[in-house]
Amino acid sequence: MLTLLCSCWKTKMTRNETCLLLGATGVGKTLLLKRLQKLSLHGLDDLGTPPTLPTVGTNLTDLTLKKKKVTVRELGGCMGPIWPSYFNDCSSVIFMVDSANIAQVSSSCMQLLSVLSAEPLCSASVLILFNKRDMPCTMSLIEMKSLLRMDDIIESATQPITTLELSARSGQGLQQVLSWLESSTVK
Ligand SMILES: Nc1nc2c(ncn2[C@@H]2O[C@H](COP(=O)(O)OP(=O)(O)OP(=O)(O)O)[C@@H](O)[C@H]2O)c(=O)[nH]1
Ligand SMILES: [Mg+2]
Repeated sequence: MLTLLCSCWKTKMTRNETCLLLGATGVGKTLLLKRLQKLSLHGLDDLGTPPTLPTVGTNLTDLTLKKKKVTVRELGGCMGPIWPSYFNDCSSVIFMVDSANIAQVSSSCMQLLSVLSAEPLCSASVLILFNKRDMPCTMSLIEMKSLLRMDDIIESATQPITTLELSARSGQGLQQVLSWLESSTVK
């Protein structure tokens, strides 16, 4: 009986996961969270773009998925220097890149490398999102991946890494982000 209770408790504890949402200022993290919350609550999302403000500090959003609950913690881009203080106690990481902002690519690449090399995140599941695919001036996925040296990064990382194209504005890729959160493994 006690074993059964312990195992139920353990299952319950592991069902509430925390995912960190990281990326430079203005890449679209807050908009993504707002769209994911609507989509997970109502099954579909209207195509309106809710307004966002730059996140100073952190922004917590609970998502109820089919099999589990996930708390997504966005860390504002302006908080970059103190991101590492949030690296413990999370099971997965979403890292967003603005694929319409070529000037930001190299700094995003440096940030991504430091996230992947952080010891507390060595076994976290990682999703890299190339956002703003709706904009006319975006780089192609091949160009983005080659600028970021994505193949080398994936080969040398200790984490399982998934990449996805997204438009938090048009809704492209939102359902796949939810599916990834549903299936990403607990550390
Ligand atoms: N065209 C387009 N605009 C987007 C998309 N995603 C976000 N934006 C816009 O980009 C701007 C910044 O979005 P935020 O979600 O506030 O960015 P953030 O990453 O949370 O920024 P910080 O909180 O400062 O780190 C807003 O005007 C959004 O509407 C997208 O996929 N396409
Ligand atoms: Mg924000």
